[in-house]
Amino acid sequence: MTTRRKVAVLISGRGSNMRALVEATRDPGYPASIVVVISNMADAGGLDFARGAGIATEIVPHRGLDRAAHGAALDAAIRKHGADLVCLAGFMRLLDPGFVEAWRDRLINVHPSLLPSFRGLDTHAKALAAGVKIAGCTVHFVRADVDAGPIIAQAAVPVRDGDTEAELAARILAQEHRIYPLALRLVAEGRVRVEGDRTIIGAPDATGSLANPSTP
Ligand code: 4DW
Repeated sequence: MTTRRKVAVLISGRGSNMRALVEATRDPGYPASIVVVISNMADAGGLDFARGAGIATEIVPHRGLDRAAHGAALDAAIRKHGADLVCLAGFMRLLDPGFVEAWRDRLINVHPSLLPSFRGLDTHAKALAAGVKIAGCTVHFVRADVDAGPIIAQAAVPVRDGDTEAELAARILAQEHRIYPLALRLVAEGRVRVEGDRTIIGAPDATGSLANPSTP
């Protein structure tokens, strides 16, 4: 394998998707490593997990900064650690257009719905209220427009009669933990090409050669 892509993960809370990414990177064959976990909240639970895993952490508070200044401070923290991909994992601050453009097609988020349905907050309540029979999650490139951007991967789950928000959320979260590492792998391997609002996922080996046994 060639060198691993260096990833910064941005969190605001417990960062369960960050944990899933960290666990994926423990495989030496995984094409990315997490070089820093950055939080806007000093008390984010995910920071302790990252420290315990031996990963550098940074706190970049938003308080007292306008959005552009917070974006610039995040950008500096990311670059300080040499990251060239950024994953949002429950990061709760709206990123300014300057930051989003600087990281265009290198900035990824996971959202707990099958986008473009149910953008924004309270996605599980919205899905239950709408009576959908299938729900799920989406990993996508971030654009200045919230919960928009080219879709990299999605997973679907059934909505069961009588589901509570918490039950549906847990079923979807398990899939977030599955597809976020999968999507990051594809991006890190250079297999994701953005064409307008869509992505095209290339073959595992860009030379088009085949191997037997094949790699995923
Ligand atoms: C998201 C979007 C907006 C807010 C919170 C979360 C979803 C993911 C995301 C984080 N930052 C983003 C995105 C995104 O999809 N696109 C961009 N940036 N450009 C949000 O509005 N949060 C508010 C604060 C909440 C809080 O502090 O608890 C805010 O005013 O920033």
